[in-house]
Amino acid sequence: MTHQLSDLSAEGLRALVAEQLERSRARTVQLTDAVDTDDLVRQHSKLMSPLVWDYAHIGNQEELWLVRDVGGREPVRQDIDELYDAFMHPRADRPTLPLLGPAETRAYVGEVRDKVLDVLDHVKFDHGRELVDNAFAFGMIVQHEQQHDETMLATHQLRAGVPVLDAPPPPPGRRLAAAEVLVPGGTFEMGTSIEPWALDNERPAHAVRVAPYFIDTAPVTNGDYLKFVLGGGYEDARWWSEAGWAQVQKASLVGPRFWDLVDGQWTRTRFGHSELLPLDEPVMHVCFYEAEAYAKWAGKRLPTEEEWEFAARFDPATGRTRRFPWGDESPGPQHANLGQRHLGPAPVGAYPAGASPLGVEQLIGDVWEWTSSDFRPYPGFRAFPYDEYSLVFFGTDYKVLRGGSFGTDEVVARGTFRNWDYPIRRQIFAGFRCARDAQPAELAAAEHSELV
Ligand code: AVJ
Ligand code: FE
Repeated sequence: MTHQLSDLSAEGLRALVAEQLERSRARTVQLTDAVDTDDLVRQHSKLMSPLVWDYAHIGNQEELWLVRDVGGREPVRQDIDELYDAFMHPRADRPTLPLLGPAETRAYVGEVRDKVLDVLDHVKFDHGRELVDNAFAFGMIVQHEQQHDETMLATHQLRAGVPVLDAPPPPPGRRLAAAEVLVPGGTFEMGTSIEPWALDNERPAHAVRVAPYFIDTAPVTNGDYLKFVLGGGYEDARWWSEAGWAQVQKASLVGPRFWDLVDGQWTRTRFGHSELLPLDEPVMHVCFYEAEAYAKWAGKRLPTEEEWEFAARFDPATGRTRRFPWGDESPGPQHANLGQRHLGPAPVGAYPAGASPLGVEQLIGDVWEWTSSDFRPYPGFRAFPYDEYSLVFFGTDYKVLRGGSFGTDEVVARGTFRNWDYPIRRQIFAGFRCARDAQPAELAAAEHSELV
C-alpha cells in the first residue's frame, strides 16, 4: 500500500481497508470455489495443507487479531484455535485433524468477516495503539490472506486433474539491450521505517554498504536453464555446493519441478496445462541449490539480499532509496506481473515500464528470486506483533527470496518485502537472477567511459 496512507482521513482509511478485505476475500473464494468438496479436503501434496485448512486458518487469524484483539469482542469459535495454529500441526498432519468441512468453513469465515466489518465501522485509528495505528492490524490480516492465497495457488499447481483456473496470457516479451549491468555500489538505506503496512522483518530502515557488482537485467530463463540441464549440469558435482549435491542425489533431481522430457522434447505443466517449454520465460520451480549451481556453471553467483534491494530501490540520480524499481508509485499493470492477473511469469522484456534507472527489469513480480542470504533480522529488529511471524524463523535454515511472483498481490509485493523458505523447496513460484563481482579492470573501464 501507499506510504501516504497516514495522510488519509479515518473515513478514507476505513474505505481502503474495506476494499482490501473485499479484494483478498474475492481471491480466496475464487481459489476455493474452483474445486469440488473432495478437492478442498484432500491433501494434494505432503508439502501443502488441504485447501480447506488454509481457508479456515485465514478466518481464524482474522478472528484472533481483528475480532478479539482489535475489536475486544467475544470469540466466535475459541474451540478451533488449536486446529488452525500452524505451529501445533505440521502441514503433513493437517488432513488427519478434525477440521471444519467446506460448508462449516465458509459459514465460519463469513461470520468472522461480518464481525470484522462491524469492528472496522467503530474502530478509532488514532488512539495511540500501535496495532491499530494506520490500520496496521487490518493491513497485516489482508496480507496474511493474500499470502495464503499464493500458497493455495501453489497447491493448485500440485493438484492433479483437469484445469480449473483461467486467466489471460501475460504481455509479450522483448529483447533487452544488455544481459547485465554494472551497479556502482555505495551506501544506501535498506528496509523501511515508514511504510505503514511493512511487516516486522522489513524494519527498521538502516544504512548498508554495497561494493560494485554486476547484476542480470532479467531473471534466468527456461532457455538459459535448459543449456545447463543439457550440458550435464545435474551430473557434475563441480557446480553444486555440498548440501546441494546431496539434495540432487536424495531427491533424484534432473531438472526443474514440472518439467518433463516427452518424446525427446522438454515440456512443462502448469495448472493442468502441458506445453513445450517456453524458452523466453523466467525459469521457475527450482530450489535454492539449483539456482546456486546454475549461477556457478554460468561463471556467476546469486546476488545477496542487499545487492538485490540496492538494484531494486536505489536511485543513482538522487542517491535516494525509492519504494520500487520504477519509483514511488504503487505497482500498476504496466509495471509488474502481480496479483494472479496472469497465471504464470511473463517472458523477459515484458515490463519496460517496470525497469530500474540502471535498466534492471522484472525485479518485482513474475517469479520470486532466490538470494544467497540467510533470513536474518535487520539491526534494530523488534518482533511485532507476534514472534511467530518472523522471529522464530531467523537463522541459517532459511534463504531469503525477494520481489514477489505473478501469484503475489500488490499489497504484499513491497520493494522491502522479505520472503523465506528452505533451500530445498521447489513448489513455490521461485526463480532467480545472477550477479557477479565487478573486476577492477571493469570498474576502471566504466569510470573511463563516463569521463569521455
Ligand atoms: C512469509 C510466506 C514464509 O507462508 O509461511 C502465512 C507467510 N505467515 N502465515 C508462510 C505466513 C503466517 C509465510 N511466508
Ligand atoms: Fe498463516
